[in-house]
Amino acid sequence: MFDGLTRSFQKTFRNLSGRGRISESNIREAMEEVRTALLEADVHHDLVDRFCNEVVEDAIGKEVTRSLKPGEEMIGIVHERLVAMMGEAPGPIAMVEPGPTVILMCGLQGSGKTTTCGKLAARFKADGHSVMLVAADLQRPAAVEQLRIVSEQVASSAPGKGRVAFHGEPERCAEYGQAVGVAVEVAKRGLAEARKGNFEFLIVDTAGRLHVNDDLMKELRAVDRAVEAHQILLVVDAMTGQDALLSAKAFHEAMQVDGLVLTKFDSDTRGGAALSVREVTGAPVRFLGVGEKFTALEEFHPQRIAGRILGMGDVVSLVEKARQEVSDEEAAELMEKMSKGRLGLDDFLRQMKVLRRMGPIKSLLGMLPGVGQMLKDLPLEDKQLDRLQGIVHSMTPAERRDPAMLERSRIARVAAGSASDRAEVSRLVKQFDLMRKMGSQLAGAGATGRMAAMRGLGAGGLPTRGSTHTSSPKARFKQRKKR
Ligand SMILES: Nc1nc2c(ncn2[C@@H]2O[C@H](COP(=O)(O)OP(=O)(O)OP(=O)(O)O)[C@@H](O)[C@H]2O)c(=O)[nH]1
Ligand SMILES: [Mg+2]
Repeated sequence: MFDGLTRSFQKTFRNLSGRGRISESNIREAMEEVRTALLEADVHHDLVDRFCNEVVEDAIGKEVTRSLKPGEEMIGIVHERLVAMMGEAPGPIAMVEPGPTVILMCGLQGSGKTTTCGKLAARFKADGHSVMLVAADLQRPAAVEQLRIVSEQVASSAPGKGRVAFHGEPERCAEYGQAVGVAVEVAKRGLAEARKGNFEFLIVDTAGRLHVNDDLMKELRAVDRAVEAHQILLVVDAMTGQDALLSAKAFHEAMQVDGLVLTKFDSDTRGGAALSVREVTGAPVRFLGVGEKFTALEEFHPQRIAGRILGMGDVVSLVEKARQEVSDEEAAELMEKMSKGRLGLDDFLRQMKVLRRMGPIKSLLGMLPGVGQMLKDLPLEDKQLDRLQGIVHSMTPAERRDPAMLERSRIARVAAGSASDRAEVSRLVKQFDLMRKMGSQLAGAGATGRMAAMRGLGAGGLPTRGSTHTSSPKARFKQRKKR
């Protein structure tokens, strides 16, 4: 994500920083590079022009040329403008009383509607809410079956206490295209079931088409009228570029959607869609789909995305991602140990396993300021983890707690005991040391503190809206525990 953009922004700022004082033409020159990078990232050219002009105007208005740290000043300005381009985050989905809160999913074929239904259900389940999914996509029996499987998987294997149920009528698919309103009837019955079972959420999956057309819009509007959706979410494939954004715009004009879900963000190396979708479609982005698993759904926070693009890292998203893999108790224990510098090798091993489960490590690298590079060398392959475990198991409990006590003879003993060589044991101790440093950065909010020092970013680029956000991951964590 944003690889090219991040590289060129960093180069630009480095050049500006290297100069001491800069001139207006330096700024214009720098923005030419940024301009090229944005166009390469597939951001719409009108938007690119506006963005670059506004940044230059801001820079002149704020007299960046007189600043002693023009590079840093420029980062602040660009950050602000990037956030403005992406628009405000719409905040969490409001629940209605009495339930169910009805969410209608719509979007082009293959955009990720059904997958996103499952991800939303998993999210609600994790928060302890009950969810019913209804298959109002009757184009193919396989589509109904797909949602049924998704529902069952979320019900049986996603963490959390909420109930997850499914309503589908695959036998009605034969009528689709002949009788008008099959989808409407199924959706209505789903709603009735959800009411009867006191479900807090009803998620309605619908059919997609290759293009926006009248039939589809008619059907979607009829389903909407029948279930009186509280939220219409439009699912958009981030990889499909500007054309997809234009059809999303047409969709929004016909349906007045409440929010967008930008899927396949994990595979969108250019990132242009995330930057321009708000401006092009006029609808706010609410979620990002970042993979195929249930947990691969992130709330959209422009501040954080801008931070990632500018290479400032995104500790908050990383911590949130970790939270989906680690229980609250485990996380509390870890935070406590981190902040007191009492992290041991057993914790290290556990963390490596969590990191491994957390998926493509590359997507995480960019989120950690400074330590991203260090992380690259961590042992995250299954085989490496097994060896690591062997080594740790050959240590005494005291050694695991305090690996610093591992001098030559102890290292030799551990190496012999785990059938590894001394270099391997030493490397593990070194990597652990890095991990400990990384830990104290996270726990001590060193990273967010450093980011906060940058002008205009608030507390480390954290969003100021939303009730659960405070200044450091640790503080936020405590707050979460209280809830
Ligand atoms: N990498 C990645 N793949 C995704 C994401 N979201 C969905 N997919 C994949 O995209 C493909 C299509 O997803 P579906 O959920 O079936 O799409 P749909 O919109 O329901 O498709 P139709 O019902 O045919 O219109 C599947 O292979 C999903 O696994 C995502 O965020 N990241
Ligand atoms: Mg589908």
